[in-house]
Amino acid sequence: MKILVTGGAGFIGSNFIFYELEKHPEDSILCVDCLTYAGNLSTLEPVMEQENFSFVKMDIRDREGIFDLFEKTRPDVVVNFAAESHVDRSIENPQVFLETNIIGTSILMDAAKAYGVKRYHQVSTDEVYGDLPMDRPDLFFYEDTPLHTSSPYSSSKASADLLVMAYHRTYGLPVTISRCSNNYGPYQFPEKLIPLMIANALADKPLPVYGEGLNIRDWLYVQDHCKAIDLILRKGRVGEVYNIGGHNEMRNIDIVKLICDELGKPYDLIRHVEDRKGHDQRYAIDPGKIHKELGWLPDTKFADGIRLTIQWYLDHKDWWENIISGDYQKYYEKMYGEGGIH
Ligand code: NAD
Ligand code: TDX
Repeated sequence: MKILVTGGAGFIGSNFIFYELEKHPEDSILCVDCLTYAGNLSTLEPVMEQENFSFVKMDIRDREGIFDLFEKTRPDVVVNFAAESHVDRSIENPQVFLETNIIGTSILMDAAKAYGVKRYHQVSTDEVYGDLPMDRPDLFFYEDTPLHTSSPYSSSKASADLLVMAYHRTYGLPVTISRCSNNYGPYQFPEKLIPLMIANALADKPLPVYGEGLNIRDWLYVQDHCKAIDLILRKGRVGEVYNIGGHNEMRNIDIVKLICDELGKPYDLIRHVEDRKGHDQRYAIDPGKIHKELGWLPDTKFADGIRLTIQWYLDHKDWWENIISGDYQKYYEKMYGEGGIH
C-alpha cells in the first residue's frame, strides 16, 4: 500500500510515520509537508534513508503541485495531518487556519477524487464538539454529538470535517474521519501545554497557567492515537467518524504540578496568567465505537506516558532547544509578555 501522509514533519504525523514503517514494512510512505514553524525535517532523520520512505516539501494549498504529485505517485491512501494546530495562534491570526485547514483539505480531496484513492482519512479533533460543562461529569462527546465550536482553530477543523462528509455523500469519495482528544508524547512542539511546562520548568522559568487552571483535557499518548488511525485505515468503515480517547481527564493545574513533582521543581514557579479567550472548559471523549468495532484500546497509562515524555524531553534537549531559540521566541514574548512572565 502506498500511503501519502501530509503534515508528517509535525508532532503526530511524524509519530504516525514511525509507527507505520515499523508495523507495516511492506507499505511505503510519501510524506508531504511545507515545513511551517511546527514542521521539523530533523524529526524525520531516522527514516529519511529508508527505501520505503520519501519526503516532498510542498504546501497542501498548492493545487497544481498537489495534482502533479498525485499524477506522479498515485497513492492508494491519503492521511491528512497537515494543519495549523495551535488554538492560541488561531485567536491571534485566524486566516492561515482557514486556508490550510479548510482550503488545503479541499485540494487534497479533489486530488484524491481525481486519482481514485481508495481511502482519504481526515485527522480531526475532539475540539469540533465544543466543550462540556464542568458540573456534568456524566456527559461525553459521541460521534453524533453536534459540532459546536469555540475557537477559529476548532471552527476550521469542523468546517473541514463537514466538507469531508460532503465529498463522501456527493462524490462517493471513500473517506473516514477520526476525532482524537489531546495528545502528548515525543516531538510535540513546545508551544503546547505539556512540552512548554517541561521546557520552562527545566529552565526554572515561570509556568504560565491560564486562569485558575481548572479546565479539563482528556490526554492520550500519541502512539495510541497512531494505532487507532492505523486500525481505521485497515478495518474502519467508509463514511464513518471514529472518536479516539483514553478516558484520562485531568485538570491543567494538576498536570503542571505533576511535571513539577517529576522534575523536582517548586510549585512557586506556577503563574496564573490571563485566561485564553473563549477557553473551552472540559473535553471528554467516549471511545466506545472504535473499541466495539475495531477492538481499539490504549496501551499507555498516563502515569507511564508522562514519565516517558519527560524523559524524552530530557534526552532530546537539542531537538527542542533549537526550536525555542529562533522565531518561536518572538511568539513567546507576544503571548506571554516582553521578557516572559513575571
Ligand atoms: P503540528 O502543528 O505539530 O504539525 C502540523 C504539521 O503540518 C507541521 O509539520 C506543518 O509543517 C504541517 N503543515 C502545516 N500547514 C501545512 C500546509 N499548508 N501544507 C503542508 N504542510 C503543512 O500538529 P499536530 O499536533 O501533529 O496535529 C496533527 C493533526 O492532528 C492536526 O490536523 C490536528 O488538528 C490534529 N489533532 C491534534 C491533536 C493534538 O493534541 N496535538 C489532537 C487531535 C487532533
Ligand atoms: O501556556 C499555556 N497555559 C495553559 O494553561 C498553554 C499553552 C495552555 N494552557 C491550557 C489551555 C488548555 O486548557 O492548557 C490546556 C491545553 O492547551 P494546549 O496544549 O494549547 O491544547 P488545546 O488547546 O487543548 O488543544 C490541543 O488539543 C486538541 C491541540 O493543540 C489541538 O491541536 C488539538 O486539536
